[in-house]
Amino acid sequence: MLPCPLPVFKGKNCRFDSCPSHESPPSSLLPSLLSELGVWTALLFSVESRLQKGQLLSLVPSQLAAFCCFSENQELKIMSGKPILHYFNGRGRMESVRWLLAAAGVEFEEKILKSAEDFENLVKGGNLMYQQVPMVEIDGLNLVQTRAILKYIAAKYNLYGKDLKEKALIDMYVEGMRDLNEMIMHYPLCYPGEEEKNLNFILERATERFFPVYEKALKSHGKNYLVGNQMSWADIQLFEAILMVEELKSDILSAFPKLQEFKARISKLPRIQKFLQPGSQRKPPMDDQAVEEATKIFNLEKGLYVKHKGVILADF
Ligand SMILES: N[C@@H](CCC(=O)N[C@@H](CS)C(=O)NCC(=O)O)C(=O)O
Repeated sequence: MLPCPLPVFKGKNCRFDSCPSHESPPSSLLPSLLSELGVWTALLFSVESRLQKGQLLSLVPSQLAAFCCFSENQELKIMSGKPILHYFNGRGRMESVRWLLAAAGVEFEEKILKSAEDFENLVKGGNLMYQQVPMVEIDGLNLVQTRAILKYIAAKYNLYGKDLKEKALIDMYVEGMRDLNEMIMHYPLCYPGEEEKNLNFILERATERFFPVYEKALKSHGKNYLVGNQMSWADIQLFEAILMVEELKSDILSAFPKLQEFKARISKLPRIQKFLQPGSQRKPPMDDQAVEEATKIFNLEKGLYVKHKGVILADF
């Protein structure tokens, strides 16, 4: 097995000669493919320096094809490095994506939107399906819709269970935590004077509705992770949720011994430890400045939450 020379292939399952997310092109297309790959020549020679003499030739064409994949319309796409995250410089909807990539050991770049103009330009670029971010460039795709992005990453990096039933369980756990996450994300945007009411509501939901589910699951099967016996997207989402709720109330886990153990265990995983270190791409909680920035970029002041008997249907 050859070592993977490209950052994009450094995922958990990456094998330079059988990268899971790539389809080899038909051999009839190899001549055009090879000319498209001119840009990679220098890179390949640097790869060669890591291989034994003559091995480069044996890379062509089969392994060379691993540098490429095809979009749905069979347009050739050259793989070009790390995923690129398009968002503003705050947690918001992108933070779970950052967490999941970090847990999968995938390096990523961020294109930070600093102003409403940056956002407008991105919209004008035509790559945002719904004129909204988060958007993640990965494997030649412009992925939007937070759940779709997370699902793609979870599936790609083996964090999405081993069968349909495990996937369904992961989905159910994740959806609960996303509900909690949404409330916490919107908390800094609540109306002046409604902070305490909102905070109490979030803490009540966390302790009465969501955390008991995960406590019970961990207790009943006695395993280290929520689903199966290996880390999944659900564990990362839970870990992120625990940290976020603790930021609102530091002793929130006092009645949840299994969640305390879970948190201690997950914190020790090297990739998680790395992401928790200062200076990582993890974003701090939203402070007033970040709220103001998001408000300007996304024009949040232009509307009110649309409520129907107290349930938020949409926000603008
Ligand atoms: N359902 C979408 C919602 C995306 C969304 O509301 N994004 C906000 C920023 S966090 C946005 O782009 N707002 C600008 C707009 O809707 O025009 C998702 O989960 O990604």
